[in-house]
Amino acid sequence: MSLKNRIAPEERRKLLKQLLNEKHFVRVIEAHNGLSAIIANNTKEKLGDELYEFDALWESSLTDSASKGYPDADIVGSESRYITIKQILNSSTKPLIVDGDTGGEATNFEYFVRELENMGVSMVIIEDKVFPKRNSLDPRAKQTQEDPNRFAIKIERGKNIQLSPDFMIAARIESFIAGAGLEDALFRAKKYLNAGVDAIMIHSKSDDPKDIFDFAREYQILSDELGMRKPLICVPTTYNTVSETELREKGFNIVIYANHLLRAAHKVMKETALNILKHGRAFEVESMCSPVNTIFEDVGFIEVREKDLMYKQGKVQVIIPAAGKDLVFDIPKSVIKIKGKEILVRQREILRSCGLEDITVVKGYKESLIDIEGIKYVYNTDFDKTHILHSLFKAEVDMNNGFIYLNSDILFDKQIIDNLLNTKQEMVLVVDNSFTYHKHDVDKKLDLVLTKNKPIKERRMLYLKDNEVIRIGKSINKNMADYEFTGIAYFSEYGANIIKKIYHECATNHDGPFHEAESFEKASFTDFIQEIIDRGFKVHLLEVYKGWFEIHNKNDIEVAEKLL
Ligand code: SPV
Ligand code: MG
Repeated sequence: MSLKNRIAPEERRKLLKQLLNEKHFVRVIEAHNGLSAIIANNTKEKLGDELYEFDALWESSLTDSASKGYPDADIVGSESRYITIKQILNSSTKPLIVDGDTGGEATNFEYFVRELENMGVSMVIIEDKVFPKRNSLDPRAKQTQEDPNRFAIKIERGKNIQLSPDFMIAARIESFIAGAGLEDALFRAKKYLNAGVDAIMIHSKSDDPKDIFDFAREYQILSDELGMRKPLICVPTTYNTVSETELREKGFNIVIYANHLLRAAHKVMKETALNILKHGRAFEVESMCSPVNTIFEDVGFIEVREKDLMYKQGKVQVIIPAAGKDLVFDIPKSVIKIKGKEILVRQREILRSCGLEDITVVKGYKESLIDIEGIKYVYNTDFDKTHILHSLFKAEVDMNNGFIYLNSDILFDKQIIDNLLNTKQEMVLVVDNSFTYHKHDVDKKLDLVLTKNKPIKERRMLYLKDNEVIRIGKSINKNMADYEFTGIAYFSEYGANIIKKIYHECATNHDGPFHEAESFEKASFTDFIQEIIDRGFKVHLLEVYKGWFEIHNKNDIEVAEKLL
């Protein structure tokens, strides 16, 4: 099934009649499963000014049976055929013509009609042979035609069951297949037309189209006689040098390429299997095969991946602890204006451009100053006794689907967040390797990071790396440090679950200094990260080279304004 090609059953059902009325000539190709239906549905070619494509699909008994490993001899039951029909319908938007074989007993046919019509099939073609039939293309198979009167009754009963005027029943005349000749074919055509059939298919297994051309000529005369001209269908498998133009000129309205996708796949599958055996490896068959990515594209895997990402972005919360009193500024840093716009407003703009709508800000000190719309607020009323970690956990309920941790005093590029959302790891810190290149205030203690694998300092690229943090904190020697923590981190649903457990465990049991903090109550985010690492969990990193800016003092505002 594909989500790409979707159409409601009642919409699809009427398309075949519409096409016949508009174009008078309809090109149909076989499909035997979802993938072949996607190919049949999507293949298009522009020749000159005209776009060529298949108008409808054919669910063939031959290719349905063969694709399931069965002969085409009424062995595959209707339930199994429904599965194939459903696959085709679920993977295409074009009208579908179903090969109904003989239709079985008239009663069986009634149920078949009801089922197909409900599914959104536009036409069923039944052949005037006796059950169990044999495929018409085998020159040696015994072909026994049905009594025309009995067959006409089957048509009538089918027509009485259908509910919508859009559904069509076609009669397939097997007189040439059974060796009964033109006269028999015309006699039957008249009977079936009088029984109310919607179209006639004339079949032949000859290389020469003479028989069907003769029939088409006489069919026109018969139609004139009866005062009705129902569509005429042919299946040029054996007389395949005849062009569509010629068929159209001879009076055909539907051409069915009845088995070609399955036969093509069958041939290449055999060659591929043989060549792998011959060469003892698969390299030689690569050019015969579609790249996996092409199959991914055709069956909608790319969309699944994109939706996974979108869904993740849709539900990932951003949590910004902004409760503490700053040493330099006497207002919350979130509301410091950079070029007339509060830091929080700037953060919200970038986050929204990344698809992140859900932002929680933890307020405390001068909380009434932070009043920006579209943001959820929670409170850390103990902001003067606790530190950032406790502010973060005031938003614990918002961590459930995974979240992005963001310091309240930083500006950052959209790309950092986009890349962070693309990480596959559970806990990821955004770290910068440019800290050794730019000048820092002497009093500014950086949150420095030591990693398992050492970075290549000269590199200037933004990229994802499967590296791990082993130490984080302000006490790391700057000359030894690998990175600076930017104040941006990501926790998946799983990662959030882990940190919640650790937090509550520490809150209950921890006593005394907590890493670089004098106590657990005074713990910063980085102290907590160190605790996570020390407990054996992997904290990964997303390495960036600049692309973010921290407002640490008043001078930083000027620098930021210049940068913006
Ligand atoms: C089919 O495709 O199953 C048909 C056409 O019935 S033929 O195989 O030519 O009989
Ligand atoms: Mg068939």
